[in-house]
Amino acid sequence: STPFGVDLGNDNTVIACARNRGIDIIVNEVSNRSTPSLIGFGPRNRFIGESGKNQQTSNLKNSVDNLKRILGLNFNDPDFEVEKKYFSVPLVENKDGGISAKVRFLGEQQEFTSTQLAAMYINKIKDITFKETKGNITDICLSVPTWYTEKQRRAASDACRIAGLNPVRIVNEITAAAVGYGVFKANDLPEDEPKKVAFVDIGHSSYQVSIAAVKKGELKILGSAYDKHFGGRDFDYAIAEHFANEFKTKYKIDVHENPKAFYRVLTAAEKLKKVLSANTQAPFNIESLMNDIDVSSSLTREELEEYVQPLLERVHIPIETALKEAGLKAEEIDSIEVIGGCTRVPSLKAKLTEIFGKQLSFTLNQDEAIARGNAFICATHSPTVRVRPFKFEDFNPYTVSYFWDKQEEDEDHLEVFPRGGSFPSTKIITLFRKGDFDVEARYTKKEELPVGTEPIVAKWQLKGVVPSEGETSIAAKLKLRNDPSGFYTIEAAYTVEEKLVKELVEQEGEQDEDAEPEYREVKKLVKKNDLQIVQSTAALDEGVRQQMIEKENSLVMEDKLVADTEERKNALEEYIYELRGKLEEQYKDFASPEEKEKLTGMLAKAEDWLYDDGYDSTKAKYIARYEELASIGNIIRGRYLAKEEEKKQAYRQKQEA
Ligand code: ATP
Ligand code: K
Ligand code: MG
Repeated sequence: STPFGVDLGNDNTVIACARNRGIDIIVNEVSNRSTPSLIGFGPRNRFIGESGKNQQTSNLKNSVDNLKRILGLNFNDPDFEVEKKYFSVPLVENKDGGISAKVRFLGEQQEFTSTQLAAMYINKIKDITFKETKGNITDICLSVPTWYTEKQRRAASDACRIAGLNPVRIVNEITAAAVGYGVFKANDLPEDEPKKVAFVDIGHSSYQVSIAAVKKGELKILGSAYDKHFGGRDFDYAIAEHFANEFKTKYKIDVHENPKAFYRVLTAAEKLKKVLSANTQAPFNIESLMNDIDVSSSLTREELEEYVQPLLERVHIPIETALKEAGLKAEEIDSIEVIGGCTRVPSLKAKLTEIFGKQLSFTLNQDEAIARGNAFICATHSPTVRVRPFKFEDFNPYTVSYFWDKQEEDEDHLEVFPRGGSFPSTKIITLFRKGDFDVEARYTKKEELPVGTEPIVAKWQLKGVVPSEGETSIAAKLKLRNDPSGFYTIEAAYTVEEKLVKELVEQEGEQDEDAEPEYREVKKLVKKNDLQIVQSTAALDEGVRQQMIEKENSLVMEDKLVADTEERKNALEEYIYELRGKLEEQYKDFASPEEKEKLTGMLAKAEDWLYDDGYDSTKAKYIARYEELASIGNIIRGRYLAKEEEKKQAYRQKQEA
């Protein structure tokens, strides 16, 4: 499978593949290097990516964006209160306490979970990649924000599986970019004393920063922080609110009363924001915004800066947190690598420069760095593709402890994977047990977590504990792991007992070859038996996932049927015009008057049908109509081609003679 890396952005998604001994960005069906991250639901089919964006304004209630913000989030999570305002589709609580979108689709109300929605989108991304590479795509490296919890990472992984992909690794976005930097800028990196690099990503919805130590072939993240609600969309909202207020007095309209009008203001605000990155002033015009009123205004860069002041005042916080964790001062940072679309805003750039007291560096492609890093990481996991080795570990954002019921131990839990540690990472612990037992992994530092995060990470039942004869308990060894995707697992569990074992006694000095080997008996801990591990995580149950896979596959088939039908209809329409034209031109001398009359009649009938009963017909009927016309059209075309061939032959013979 071609190594496949996806940067699922809140605004747009970038795809990269490792091929031709490099990393390529994969363009979508309209040759764009990024694809809008949204899904529209229609009466007959879904509109995903570009087509979703095209119909968004006219289908706001059935358009779902901000996909990564609700993925794996609970409906009653305090964060959802903040998120809600960004959605135009109604969102409801589903039976698992998660978030579902309620849409009108295929003529009825339907609900889809946030995981299904992400899966639909990823499936479209897979489809784009398939068409573009003609390669087999199964393995994927998908990046997620550093602040994603286990539950959200599991949901991301489930979404990949529902889309028919194998998530080989879930990577922190900024780590992916940093790995890309380490790999593609290898020639500029020191061999010994690592370079201290700050990676800053400000995208559409969130802001992340990591401080890394990078040297040739190796990378370590020293500190990391984020502002979960800081990105381009907040700038757009600030601008939109400004105009909403202005229009209240200037035009006596309240765009908040009309979702479509507000959305149009928001879209225009985003455009304006981009223009103001290059110009100091820009116009703001929307025709017939509300009540037939055309609105017209403008904004200067200074004004924008004023409206986003509350945001700009927060920029320094994550940087200071990350630096502190890394144990570094701003002046010790060698390079500040900036990515993400929002960092094109001049006032934000100025702020970052001021905080670090140093020029920013744009060595990475700010839109594509994460996707490229993902594709590289995917390639490192591939058994067939060979890449330069690069050593890196991901950054653990939240401290995790394992808990058990206390028996012979002094403690009932142990902090195993602290924040700031690296993963993958493994630790073996020993517990003294009388019988079967349960273990739980929990987040234990509330202050590190997004407000309202559930502490529970995963649970396990360990079965098959039998103390040795004459003993009341036995030592159980648990191999705890934070795997490459950041998932918490118990990789192995077994009991051990002390046994007398024979050990060869090493002889000193010269040996007589024929001498009998000597043994002694020693007490040793040996494995007694493996324990059965029954794991329950935030991942979907196999059965539920299977149902979702089937559902997604059937939706893909329906979408495809709608697209094929449309294609057949267009083919028929084109053929009618083409044949009619040719009958008057090239084919004129090759059809008898009766044939012409008959065919002309048939063409007229087919055309009438297309605009009447056939306007909304089936694929089979479009094909049948086409073939009916072609059965006569092809006879005439055959005669014409035969004559053309004859002419060619005659010409050649003349040349040869
Ligand atoms: P996230 O990282 O939050 O998931 P994302 O990866 O989709 O989101 P990016 O692609 O990094 O986000 O950035 C998109 C944001 O950058 C949008 O808000 C967009 O308006 C903004 N943006 C793009 N170009 C410019 C520009 N020239 N000036 C200002 N903002 C811009
Ligand atoms: K992006
Ligand atoms: Mg991004």
